[in-house]
Amino acid sequence: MGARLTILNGPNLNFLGIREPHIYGTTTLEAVEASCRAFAPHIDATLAFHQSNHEGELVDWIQAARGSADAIIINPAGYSFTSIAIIDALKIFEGPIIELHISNIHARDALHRHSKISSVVRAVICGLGPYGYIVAMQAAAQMLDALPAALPPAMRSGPR
Ligand code: DHK
Repeated sequence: MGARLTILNGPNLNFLGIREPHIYGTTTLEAVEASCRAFAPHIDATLAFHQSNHEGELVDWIQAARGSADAIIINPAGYSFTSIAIIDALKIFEGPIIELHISNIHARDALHRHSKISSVVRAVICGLGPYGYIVAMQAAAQMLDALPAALPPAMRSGPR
């Protein structure tokens, strides 16, 4: 069975493509979702994709993912740096979690440099721009050993 992936996006990502394009680029969140949905069948994955400006709603989706997803990909946005509630919710989830940032947060200003969320996730992807979502989907499916057998061994298992 293919991987069931939940992709969550935090505050202000609904303004992707408009907000600070010199940092986040000009691709909209709608375009990101469309690209993720187009990619999903190529890795035999199914997808839930959400965005909220509200911490509690993100917590609700993380809790719900326990029953409906095998892996979570989360761009916590501004909550990366503040949210104990999101950390606590992610600790309840038993599958792999990938934290994703469009920008390279390590090269950002002091406010955007130290994600608290990173301490409870399996992997962090940042600085790849919107393409990071596609990479994260592939990596999540790989972590679950759920990539299609037809894909090259280097994609399915990496160097051995
Ligand atoms: C998006 C945000 O909104 C910021 O608060 C994060 C992240 C970085 C991103 O690069 O996707 O610091």
